Amino acid sequence: MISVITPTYNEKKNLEQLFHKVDNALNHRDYEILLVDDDSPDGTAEKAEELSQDYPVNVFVREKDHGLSQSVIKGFEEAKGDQIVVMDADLQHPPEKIPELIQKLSGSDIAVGSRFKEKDSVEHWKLSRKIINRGAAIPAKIVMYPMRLSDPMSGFFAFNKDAVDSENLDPEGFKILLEILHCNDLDIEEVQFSFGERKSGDSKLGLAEIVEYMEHVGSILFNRLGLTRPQSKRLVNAAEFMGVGATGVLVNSVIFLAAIQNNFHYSIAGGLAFLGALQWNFFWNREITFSKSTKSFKHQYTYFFLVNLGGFAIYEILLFVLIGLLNVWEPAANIAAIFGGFLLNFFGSEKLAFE
Ligand SMILES: Nc1nc2c(ncn2[C@@H]2O[C@H](COP(=O)(O)OP(=O)(O)O)[C@@H](O)[C@H]2O)c(=O)[nH]1
Ligand SMILES: [Mg+2]
Repeated sequence: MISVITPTYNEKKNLEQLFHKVDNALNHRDYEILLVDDDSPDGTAEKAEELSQDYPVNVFVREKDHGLSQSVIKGFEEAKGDQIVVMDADLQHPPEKIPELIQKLSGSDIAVGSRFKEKDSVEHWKLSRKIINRGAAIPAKIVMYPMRLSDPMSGFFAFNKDAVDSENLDPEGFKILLEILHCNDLDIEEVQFSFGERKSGDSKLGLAEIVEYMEHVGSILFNRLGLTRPQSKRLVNAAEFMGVGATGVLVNSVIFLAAIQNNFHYSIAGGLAFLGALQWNFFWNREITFSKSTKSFKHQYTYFFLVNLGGFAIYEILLFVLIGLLNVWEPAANIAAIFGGFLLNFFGSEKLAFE
């Protein structure tokens, strides 16, 4: 049996055509569609239930822990088939290609639909779109090396159920294919397909998905280098925190210089710069580093503020100890003191403000 998993969020208008085309493609074969919906407000699940009179569709509605990868994993757990197909519901993945994917499974573990296997397949795309799509795949290609993959970001693929272990899959990333390939040693085949335009509704790709993708790639990289998965994620968060902090130094400098130019005393200028950078760091860490936090805004802000005051105090104390008492070379002492402040800020923010 073939199980076709399709994750959905607000895809009501695409379902009828999708089911019809999948049915045509798999006509004389034993198959099921598992539609895993994240409680879409547009009535996707109701529409799918209605259509299940005419097509072999099972509908699963997930009320919490929303996410594309989690939805695919749910489908995987429920699938009865020994061959699994994963595809989007918006008709960007052509159902007519399913038989070719399945056919490849006789000689391999996974068949990946690729937009870029043959050079000219996205000829009609604008140059900017081509560059963005190809560029986005580069980090994934690097961490997956030496795996040979022309389209590691693809969401259209088929695999033999026995070849993949769903237990180890970490559902955090938006790109479940990367996770499957990272956690399992698979023989891969690629099948060229041409990526259609979305028929109806909107893409859900936004800043949160881009951040999640980069985090996912980072955690795969550290995991491949030998850290455990939780350690890898932690390190990714620390790197994000550091990156935000580095931009915060720029914000600090701009405010400081502007205040000095306007004849403020340097201590006032320093205070304003510290407060300004703190807002900046809070905003971006909330958006990027700790975007999964469920604490209230007030809680996050209060503790972030206090932790940063503490970090600043540690920085000053370390400067005093290293330079004043131990006579350490000043630039080196400064770096060490920054590092001390950073550790307190990072762990304090993680444990007190956002966890
Ligand atoms: N269950 C579930 N499905 C999602 C979620 N986000 C996107 N999808 C579905 O995943 C597929 C691909 O999403 P889409 O926004 O078209 O991504 P794009 O093609 O990269 O722009 C579509 O079938 C969406 O309905 C989500 O958070 N949960
Ligand atoms: Mg799409």
